[in-house]
Amino acid sequence: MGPDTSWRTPVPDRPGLTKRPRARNVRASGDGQSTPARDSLRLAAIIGGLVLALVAGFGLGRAVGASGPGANGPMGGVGATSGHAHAPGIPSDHTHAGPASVDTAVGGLAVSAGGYTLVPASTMMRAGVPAPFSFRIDGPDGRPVTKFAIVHDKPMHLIVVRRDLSGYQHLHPTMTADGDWQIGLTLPATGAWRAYADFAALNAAGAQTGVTLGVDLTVAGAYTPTPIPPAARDSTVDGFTVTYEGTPRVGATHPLVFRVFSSGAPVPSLERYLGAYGHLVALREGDLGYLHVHPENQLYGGAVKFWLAAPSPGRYRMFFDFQVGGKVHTATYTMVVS
Ligand SMILES: [Cu+2]
Repeated sequence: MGPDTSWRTPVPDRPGLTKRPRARNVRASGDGQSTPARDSLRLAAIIGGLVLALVAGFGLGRAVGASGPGANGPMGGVGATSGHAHAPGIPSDHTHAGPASVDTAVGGLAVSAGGYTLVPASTMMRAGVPAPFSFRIDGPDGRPVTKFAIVHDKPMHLIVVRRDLSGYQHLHPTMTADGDWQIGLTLPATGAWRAYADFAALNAAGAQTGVTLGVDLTVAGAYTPTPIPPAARDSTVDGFTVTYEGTPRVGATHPLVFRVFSSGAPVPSLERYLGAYGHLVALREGDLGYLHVHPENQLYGGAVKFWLAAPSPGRYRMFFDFQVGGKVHTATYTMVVS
């Protein structure tokens, strides 16, 4: 399932989204005639196209076409209309401009998007005290969603990070029959935290809508932010050194390749975790815009290869989850996109 079709996944409640804004623009500007009426129609078509492109980039970029364990599902997080999957077999050494790589091609900035609303039971936590965190996702009909697609082995991915981009956690809540998601959560330090619910809702017709919603959680008390570490291409975690190559750019999809070393030697036994050899979340400094990228289905010379289009210049914190010996580790980086 190619990503280029994913963001066009029909959404019955919002039929306009099934249209192809760019094609309309082409027709509108290519007729060679100009009258006031035509001009206003043309303008309407262009504006409509832009709105659709923005909506698609914001809320439906990850609308899921292929899913399930091992599927090389649509990647690019709420990716970008240009953040598209590369199925095995597609030449992977190319780059291409993404005309729709708009600045909004990140997720997690809103508590409600694409008709779906994140409703937490409570957002107040106490530092270092384990507590249940529960929430529901209300759908376009105002009722809690109870059907979710399995994307990378899970129906719901919950990412939690402090707003200074420290303290990253990647959790998988469980759902009750009536749509309440629950997970035990410990926020170790005071301050404001961001929780992202990354999911693909299923409607009655079986259509999937991928959305990442975000909400702030607060831990009362004196707050000392942790400065973002300097940019680096290697990260040490649990005795592993993990490097990455590649330089994401704005408006074009470029490869990012991660290699895991132990005692100076490449680790030969990377394992699949949640159906993929790695999971990459990038959070933008300033607004904590969220990108979640999944890698190519197979290792690439022993390394894990992602495709990423940066939504804008700036600094990002990247969190790379990988598994060795049955244990998940997270390497962290500061990346600068110029
Ligand atoms: Cu997950």
